[in-house]
Amino acid sequence: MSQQTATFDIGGMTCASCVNVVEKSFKRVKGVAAAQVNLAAESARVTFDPEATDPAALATAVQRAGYQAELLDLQEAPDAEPAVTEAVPV
Ligand code: 9UX
Repeated sequence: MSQQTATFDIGGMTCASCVNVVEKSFKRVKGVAAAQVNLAAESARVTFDPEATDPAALATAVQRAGYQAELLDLQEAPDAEPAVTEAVPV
């Protein structure tokens, strides 16, 4: 399954706990696989299934929580991780 990674500029985070609030806002959106928010850089990287959601919906989720979110970049997520179902020699 191919995923995409969106990078957002996040505004309005005033304390360290805001990072968690923003991450949870992203992760609550159906289709989001991972969200990492950086307080110092005021940025977020979100990996998601493009068939389930899109950057506009992700930004809206964060804006509803009271922050600003602006899409900076969108890329195909690297398919580097081997599938969990693959046989691993023991
Ligand atoms: Mo800190 Mo952020 O007290 O939503 S959690 S300002």
